[in-house]
Formats: sequence, C-alpha cells, structure tokens
Amino acid sequence: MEMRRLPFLAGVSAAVLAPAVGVAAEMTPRPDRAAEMVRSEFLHAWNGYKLVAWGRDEVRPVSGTAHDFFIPGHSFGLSIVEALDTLYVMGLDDDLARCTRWIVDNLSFDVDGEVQMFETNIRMVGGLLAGYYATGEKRLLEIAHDLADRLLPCFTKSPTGAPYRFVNLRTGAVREPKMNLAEIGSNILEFGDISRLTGDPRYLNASLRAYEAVIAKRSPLNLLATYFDIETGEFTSPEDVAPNDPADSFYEYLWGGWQMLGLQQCHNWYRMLTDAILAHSVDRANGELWFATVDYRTGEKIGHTQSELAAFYAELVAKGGDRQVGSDYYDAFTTVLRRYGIIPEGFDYRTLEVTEDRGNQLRPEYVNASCDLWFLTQDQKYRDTAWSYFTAMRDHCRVANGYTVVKDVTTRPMTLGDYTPAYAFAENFKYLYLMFATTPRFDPSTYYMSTEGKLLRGLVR
Ligand code: DMJ
Repeated sequence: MEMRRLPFLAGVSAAVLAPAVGVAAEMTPRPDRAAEMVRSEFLHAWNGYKLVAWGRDEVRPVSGTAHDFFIPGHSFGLSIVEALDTLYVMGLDDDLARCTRWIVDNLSFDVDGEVQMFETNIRMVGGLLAGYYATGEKRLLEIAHDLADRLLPCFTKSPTGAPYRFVNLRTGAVREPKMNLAEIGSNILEFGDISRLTGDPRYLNASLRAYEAVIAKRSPLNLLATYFDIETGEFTSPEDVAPNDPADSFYEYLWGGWQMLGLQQCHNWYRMLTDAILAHSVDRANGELWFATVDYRTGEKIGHTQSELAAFYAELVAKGGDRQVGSDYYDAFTTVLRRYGIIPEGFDYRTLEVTEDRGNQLRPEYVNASCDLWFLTQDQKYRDTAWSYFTAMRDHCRVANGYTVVKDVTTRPMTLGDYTPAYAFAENFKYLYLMFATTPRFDPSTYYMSTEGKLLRGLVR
C-alpha cells in the first residue's frame, strides 16, 4: 500500500477540515454558472486522485494513501475507468486521453485473483463500455469483452443460472452461492450491450436466465424475497426489502432491459413486480411516502428502515410511469436531506432517526434521482434540491486533497473518513453536471445510464 502522506495535511484531523455548521441554503445559480462550479469541484476531487493515487483503484485523500478495491495488493486503476465518460462530457479531453492511454498500456484482467462479479461488472465492464462510447478506442471494448468472458463462469457454472458471487479472473473458479437480488440482476445492461456489440448472444442470455431463476420463485403476491441461494434455487429468508439494498438495482435493470435493450420480457417483469411493490410495500409516515420491508409471502409489513441507497427509486418508478409515487418518494428523501445536510446511510422512516450506520459513503443516489427526474419533468424543484445536495457535499465532504466519506452526519462538524469511492467520479459529479450544463456531447432525449452512472446511451461524438 502506497503511503505518500500529504505534507499539508500531516497532523490535521479530518474533523478540522470540515466547515462550520449551519451553512445557509444557497440560491441555485444560473445553469452555466452551476455547471462550472460542479466541474471545478469534480476537478478538485480528480486532481487529488491523480496526485496521490494515479493508477491505483482509489484514493484516501486525507492520509494521502491509496486503496485496492477488488483484490488486496492489486489495483486495476478503477477510478480511471470510472471517470472516463465524465471526463468526456465535461470536455476534459487531455485527461481523457491520458486515462485512455493508461488503460491501453496497463489494464489487464489476466490476474490470479478473485473478484466480486457484480462490482466488477457495473464498474469495470460498464466503465470500459462508456469509455469506448466516449473515445471510439476499440481496445476499451476489447478489454470489456475479455472481462465479460472472465465473469461468465459465475453464470455458466451455476445449476440454476443465477450467478455465483465471486470468480477467479484467471482460472474461472467460482465461489459463494449465497446471493442477493441486486447482485443477481444488475448485469443485463452491460452484458446485453456486449452481446449487441460483439454479436455473441451468450452474455445477454446469461443475464436473462439469471432473472428467470429468481422471478420464477415469486410469491403468489408477485413479491420477491431478497436473499437467494443460487444452488438450491430458493430464497433463504422471507424479507422483501425492495427498493432498499440489496434488492435495488435488480428492478432498475429490468426497466433498463426494456428501455435500453427493447426486451419486452423485461418490461413485463418490471410491471408485474413493481405493481406488487406498490400494492404491498408503500407506507406513509408523517405524510411522507416510504417503502416498508415486507414478508414476501404475506405482504405483512415487518420493517421500517430506509436505506439511502433506495433514493434512486424515485426516478425509476417515475420513468416506469408512476410519476406521483416518484415525486412523493423524492420529497420524502428531501426531508431527510434538509434535516441532516447529508442523508445518512440508514434511518427509521417513522422518526427519521439514524439507524446503526451514521455515516454516508459519498453516496450519489439522491442526486441520481434529481438528474433523471429533471430530464423527465423539467421541474425546477429537482435543480434546486440537487443544488442543496451539491452545496452540502462541498461544505461537508471537501478536504484539502479531494472529497471524502462521512463517518457521522449527526456531529458538527461532521466526522469525516478518509476515502473517495471511485463511483464519485462516475456518478455524483456527472449527474450534477449534466443537470446544469449545455453540451453537444450529451443527448438528453436518448440517454441511458447504468446503476453506476455509465452513459451507455446518449453520448454524442
Ligand atoms: C454504486 O456502486 C452503484 O450506484 C450501485 O448500484 C449502488 N452503490 C454504489 C453507490 O452508492
């Protein structure tokens, strides 16, 4: 692990770097000014990564060290791959060229090490595809294709078709049949695109089989539980946490299978399962709309925790046609944003009190919803609330060498960690930028983003 300590941060605690509390709400600037400010903050974070951790997966900006995301002791330049299409839409062409060069010269997945299929797919396969669309560099597509081949044994070695959780990139050995919905389903966009680009149907078929294996086990109420054993083909416990994690992007990718890939089957599944979620899981507390954890067999409400990760669902359900639900769910999360400044990882929606995890991992889900809902409705409320999200992130998570996660959103100043998750380069800043920028490089009428914010449609070259 690289231990390059930043001289200007030596001996300074993270809390000292946080701004004073009680930051007044800022008026949303003119769109071009807002886009410029977002771009400048992206560069602040990005330059921190380049300075300290270039070529490594992720940066720890406070200590000035690096972090290997997939395999301890081996980095794949994750932040570089995550940033590609963001650099493109922001017009940072020199950086994009440098990243592309680095990938072509250095990135190989022929490694005797085990990776988590879901994370590797949404971050690396998706990132390389978006990078290919941004640059036209065929090598990026070849590497994505090679990686998809290395992930495929998770599906082909499974007796049910639902994937194993881990795979050795070199040997294809698979491990861990205990899975969850998000990790089973969130691959049809990337695998479907690889099939489309290569003419090889195996990837798309693997994703469809995985969905079939789980959806076949739905209850008579058309609800799914959350945890699934891919060897026995059965759910391992009855709780249905949708749209909270780890069910979240299972549903997001069904809609994507329809909207991006045109698969009618995905539309039918999405509609059937979403109707059941809306019928059984919607709960109202203090006038706000939330989603309860339910028993998938009976629909009985058995839990009242909401995860920050579920905030994206406001845009998904609206895109799927349930616009009022989307708007109400977004407003509910806005209440939590206003209360804490930064939405905690989890809270009880009846009281809005934080649950056990008091932090925030520099999460993008709320502003993911703002972005898609803005393009869907053109309602100014989404720009204004996204701006509140941005100013809070800037005021609380900005450190001298980048942006960092929060360990406790309830302390003042907020207690900070020391980590820039690579998805911040793919998601938070991109969503914000696109909402305000005018750029010929992005087509709002055709775009489609993956769960990791990868622009798999809508980049214009
Ligand atoms: C990202 O990797 C993706 O958005 C994923 O679907 C959920 N979690 C993170 C960001 O919070």
